[in-house]
Amino acid sequence: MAEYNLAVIAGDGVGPEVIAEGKKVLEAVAAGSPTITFKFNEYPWGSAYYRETGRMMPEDGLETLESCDAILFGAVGDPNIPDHITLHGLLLPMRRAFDQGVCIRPSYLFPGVTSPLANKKAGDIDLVIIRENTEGEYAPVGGRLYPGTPHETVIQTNIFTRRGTERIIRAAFEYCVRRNGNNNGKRKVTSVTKSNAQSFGMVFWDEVFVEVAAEYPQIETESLLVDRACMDFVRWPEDFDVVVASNLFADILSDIAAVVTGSLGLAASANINTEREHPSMFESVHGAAFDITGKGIANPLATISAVAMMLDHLGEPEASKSVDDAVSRCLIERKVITPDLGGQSSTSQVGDEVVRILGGG
Ligand code: GGG
Repeated sequence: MAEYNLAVIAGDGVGPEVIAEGKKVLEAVAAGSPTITFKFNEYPWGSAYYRETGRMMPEDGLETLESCDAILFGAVGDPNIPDHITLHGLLLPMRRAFDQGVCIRPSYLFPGVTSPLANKKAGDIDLVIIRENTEGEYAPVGGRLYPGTPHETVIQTNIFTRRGTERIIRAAFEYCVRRNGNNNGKRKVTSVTKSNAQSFGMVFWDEVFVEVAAEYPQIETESLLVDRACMDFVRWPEDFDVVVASNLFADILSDIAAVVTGSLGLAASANINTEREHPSMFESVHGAAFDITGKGIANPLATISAVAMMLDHLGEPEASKSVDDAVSRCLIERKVITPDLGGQSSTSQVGDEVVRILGGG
């Protein structure tokens, strides 16, 4: 019997609404398995905590999380607190402290889901973005001199280390090797930079890409500038297989990939500590979504798919596949889907539907 010790941080906005459904699905997995149980340790951190304490999480928050098997995360963001405070106070410290350098973001056009792009059939879009997750443009390196004066000077520095760059590019090739069985015959890694303009960090990235690619001669490679990649994600998304990019570029590309595959409400994300020395974190790509918070209509399927990624990481591939299959069936049947996909069901009705399908319904 395996008992997984999970840290659950629902966070802000729609976070608590979608996390409730993720937990519901995990409880159903445990109920249907003679060998899996979960212990949920819930932490009420985020913007409400910030308003009370001046911090997004306690000073020893990272120590508290260190011993868990995985972290299930909702969202951060608040309409009345600057985004750089919420993001740098909770989500980014976890990614850095737990060395979650590899972020995996799959985008698949499911049967039953309509792409806003013309003539795209189910399965036509099937790509995975591998996002560098601890450095690049998100490194908190810089400063502000003479604020509010005519001499105001602001420096924001991108960080590209050999360790981090090699790690993410190798992770992309390894992912491509692993997923080759079911990727519609595609076998390609695309690296996205802007090395014509960013002539230090991104030229370095391009060089490392060529070095690592030489270890995988069986895989086709391609290097695109980010502006070209954005165009191609819209006009030829079926050409992509595995895409590797820096922290910021991959984040932007993830939103395009999510929207061309039907909804940001379906996009899941795994923040992986590849060495397994620290917990990995699983979350939806979407944030707090203030516009729909409290309405009970947020799509929980991104979080539920993140739960499937977490189960796979924990060494429960069968349970992971059963959750993925249940998400897929929920979408194919289209009986219980949220308004972002053209339905009228609530967040909790979709969670219940996934549980019903999991139970053999
Ligand atoms: N569930 C993900 C979330 O809350 N995202 C908020 C956000 O702003 N994330 C920025 C990022 O991941 O780069």
